[in-house]
Amino acid sequence: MQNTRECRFPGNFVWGAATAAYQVEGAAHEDGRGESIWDRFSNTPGKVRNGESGEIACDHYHRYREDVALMRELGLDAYRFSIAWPRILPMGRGAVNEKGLDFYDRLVDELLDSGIEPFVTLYHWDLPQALEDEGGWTNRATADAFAAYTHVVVRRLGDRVRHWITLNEPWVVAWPGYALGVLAPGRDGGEAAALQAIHVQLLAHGKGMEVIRGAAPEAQAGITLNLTPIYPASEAEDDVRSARYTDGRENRWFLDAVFTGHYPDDMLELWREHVPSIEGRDMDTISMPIDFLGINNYSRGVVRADPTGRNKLGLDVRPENAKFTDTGWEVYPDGIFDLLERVRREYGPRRIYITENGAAFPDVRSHDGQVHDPERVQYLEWYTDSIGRALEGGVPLAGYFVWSLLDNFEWAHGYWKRFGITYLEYSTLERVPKASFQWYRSFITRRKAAAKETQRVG
Ligand code: IFM
Repeated sequence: MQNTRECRFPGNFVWGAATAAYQVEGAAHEDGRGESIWDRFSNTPGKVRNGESGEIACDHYHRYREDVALMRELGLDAYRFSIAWPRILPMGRGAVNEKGLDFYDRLVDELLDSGIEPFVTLYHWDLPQALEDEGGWTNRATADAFAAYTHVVVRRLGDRVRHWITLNEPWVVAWPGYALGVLAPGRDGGEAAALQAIHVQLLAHGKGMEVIRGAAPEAQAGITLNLTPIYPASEAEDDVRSARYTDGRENRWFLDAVFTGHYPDDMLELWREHVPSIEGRDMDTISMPIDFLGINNYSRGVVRADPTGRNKLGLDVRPENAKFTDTGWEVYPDGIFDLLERVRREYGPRRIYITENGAAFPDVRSHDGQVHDPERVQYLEWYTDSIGRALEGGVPLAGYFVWSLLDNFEWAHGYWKRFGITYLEYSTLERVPKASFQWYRSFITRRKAAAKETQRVG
């Protein structure tokens, strides 16, 4: 007998794993690839831990067949990867580099031959440096360049790729990248730069959607947002107010724009001196209907009011007696449940994919050569249980992608933080499936068997 927990996920639920181009591909100078902002940033002394970069990364560019074999072993339904814009258009626009397209052609075919559905992200942070030199995401012209790039890619892969994600986590690009300067492109323009970078990215998303609709009308398309549920540290009015503002910065600014075509009034008021330049039909473009919302979620935020009153967004609180991962993020599986419920209730997306979820832990290879990562297994068990509950509660959840298939280049942390369910021996590039890989494999097998059984008896 299957227990009901095994039956939560329907047979067509998509189980996947995710990566991103700059984090895994390597081959940074091969086959005509242009420079990206991450090449420039990584090569700037002091920006990335130990001066590391994505120059070689996991060498997925050459070893993609081996990686697809790992996916087959896992029994994945889908693989989410991103396309490196500078491989396709080395200068960001203009001349197309056919060899770059050829790589993704081969990858897509290898996946399809293995029965694995490609979920393609068009932009996962590796902007061509040539576009950054013209203002990057603060320049509206970048949104048009993105639309033209989307057209080139969809024309080539659209006969086989049925799921497109325009952007990954515009929040991260904007705040750490343009406001604080701690991620590429390393600009520290504060709120004004961040809000402008968000607006241009969302415009690019809308324009990209239009292109996909035209070039691949049968395809499903959407955007991936990193969403973090925010809780007040207490029920005190000022803590609740601060949490609401933080929620505005983390979540509502994006969700309201994409689903309602308006930035939230309270945030517009709070940021009145920094609001981006919104022109003509921008908000209609940004809010054109999407087929699905991609959500990346890892943790939650807890906020208390700033006693000086200067920072309306409040101060982060580190909850006591909580568990934390190696990136210092709290393990809080109820958060993803609350988040999914809230997004369903307030925004009513047609469909949701969890496009990233996972955890970094300081994994090591033990004497037996294996990697035992019980904390990651526990994390994944808890989080998949929470999304199962959300699904049962009526959230239109269609799939889940673990972050990540492989340990990889974790941006400013370099190779220090390991998120993979497969361990990377960076000195040899050997792939070593961790215990969490085996756990995910048997989890998927069990879920599929349970779904079949439910179908048979139902
Ligand atoms: O590695 C990143 C990924 O590129 C975007 N989402 C969060 C992951 C972990 O930090």
